[in-house]
Amino acid sequence: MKALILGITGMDGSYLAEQLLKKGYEVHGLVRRSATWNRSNIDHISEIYNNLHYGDMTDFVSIVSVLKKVQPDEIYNLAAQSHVQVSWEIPAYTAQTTGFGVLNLLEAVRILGLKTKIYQASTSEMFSGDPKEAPQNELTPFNPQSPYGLAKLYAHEICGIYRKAFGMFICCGILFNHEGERRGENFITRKITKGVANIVKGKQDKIELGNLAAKRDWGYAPEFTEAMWLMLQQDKPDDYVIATGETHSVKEFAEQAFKEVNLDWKKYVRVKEKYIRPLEVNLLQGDATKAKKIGWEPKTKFKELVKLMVKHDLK
Ligand code: NAP
Ligand code: G4F
Repeated sequence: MKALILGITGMDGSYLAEQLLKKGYEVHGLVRRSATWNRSNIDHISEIYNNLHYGDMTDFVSIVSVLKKVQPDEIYNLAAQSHVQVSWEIPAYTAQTTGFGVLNLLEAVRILGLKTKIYQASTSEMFSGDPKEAPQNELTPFNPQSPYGLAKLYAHEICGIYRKAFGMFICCGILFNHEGERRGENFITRKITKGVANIVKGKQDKIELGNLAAKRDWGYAPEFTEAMWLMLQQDKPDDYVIATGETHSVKEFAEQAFKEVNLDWKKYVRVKEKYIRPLEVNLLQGDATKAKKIGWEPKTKFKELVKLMVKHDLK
């Protein structure tokens, strides 16, 4: 089996590459040309050195060219401008990459006549986050609160349309927040765990954060990337919520992370206006009952997740 991972240099892409290699796949990846090295998450995976191809989701020609060369059995589209707050600063680029880029991919597969199965990285940011709607499942109405959420909703809907219209095998995973040792350092969990470690090491004296009241359903990324693969192994393509079912506030995350090193979070956390978003998704808590039916279940819960991330950053 041959898989192509778009977004292989990101957190999920790197975990998924390792898992697919273990399953015996030939793994290929799309990488962006960058003046500085953007492959730190995959540098250790020597099996893919010769299978990395330059391209960009906004560049249709590059997508067609890579697909024609690789002819993958499965495509995992994890490529996106994935930061919600940044999407307020570059909304048009986010729409082009995270939204319209997916149309480029679907059209390329369709025009080339490939029978490839496609996984699309949809998100819980497509929901409003209204506490009255929690826990959110596949039937909860979408109502995004950011340029990122809206771009992802376009991608999600166009995948559904192509699946229905052209019979393409496309699965969308509506993944709730998932974190890990390779999480980007400007997402809240890693910002906190890295900050805690830096405080212990004397490299930083405080952590500046935005909305401490927002609640998220945080799981462990390698378990979530397993769910992506599982979806593509089913007889019929479908969409699935992937989540732990638990919700915790940003404040609770900070509190727990400082507890790991016996410090009081209140002494080190400051609220800074610039990190507060124009709109917020207040509460996410996913109901992954449907995914359970295909054999997926979360294992790592909140406290364990915080612990493993703090431990990693303390090294
Ligand atoms: P990430 O670490 O930010 O990785 C994003 C990947 O996309 C990187 O490899 C990045 O390449 C690539 N990329 C960005 N713009 C691109 C473009 N124009 N063309 C080609 N590649 C591009 O994200 P992640 O946390 O692993 O998440 C993976 C996917 O799942 C994303 O689509 C994200 O939106 C979605 N998602 C994530 C979560 C979560 O909690 N992590 C939840 C739901 C959905 P560079 O390294 O060159 O920047
Ligand atoms: O870690 P975050 O930036 O993740 P967010 O916005 O929930 O998005 C992540 O999860 C989505 C799935 O639900 C993905 F689709 C998306 O790609 C990404 O991976 O922020 C989490 C919460 C937010 O409510 C934010 O307002 O933390 C709050 N927050 C408070 N202070 C902060 C900060 N977030 C960041 N990044 N930085 C802060 O200083």
